[in-house]
Amino acid sequence: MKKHITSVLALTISLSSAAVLANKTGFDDIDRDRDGYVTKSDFQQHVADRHFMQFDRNRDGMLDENEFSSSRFGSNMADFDRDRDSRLSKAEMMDGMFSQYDTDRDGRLSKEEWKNVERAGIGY
Ligand SMILES: [Ca+2]
Ligand SMILES: [Ca+2]
Ligand SMILES: [Ca+2]
Repeated sequence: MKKHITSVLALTISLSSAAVLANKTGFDDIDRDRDGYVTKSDFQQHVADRHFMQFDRNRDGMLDENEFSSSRFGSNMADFDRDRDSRLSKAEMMDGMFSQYDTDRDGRLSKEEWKNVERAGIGY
């Protein structure tokens, strides 16, 4: 049991240092005014737009079920699809992604919250 705890701890530490390294090229690049937070518009510009274009393979400006399932979010499309038209607009994807990571719901991502973006492999 003790051994198990130790290995979990080691994993946590290695994940954190990977995130710290990634932050050097992620968080600080996006947080241009250096106030320690990534705002929603920064997130949209640097993360969401890029991923949306990547996933929208037929370039119709919407993500359908197939396109969404090939994305790395691993969430239910229904969680993001607010108007229930079975397609995701850029705004729906953006809001869905952002609120997943904005765990304290203050409308911006702290460095701590950003670590989860990095861990998901969708950072800058
Ligand atoms: Ca599409
Ligand atoms: Ca929709
Ligand atoms: Ca926050």
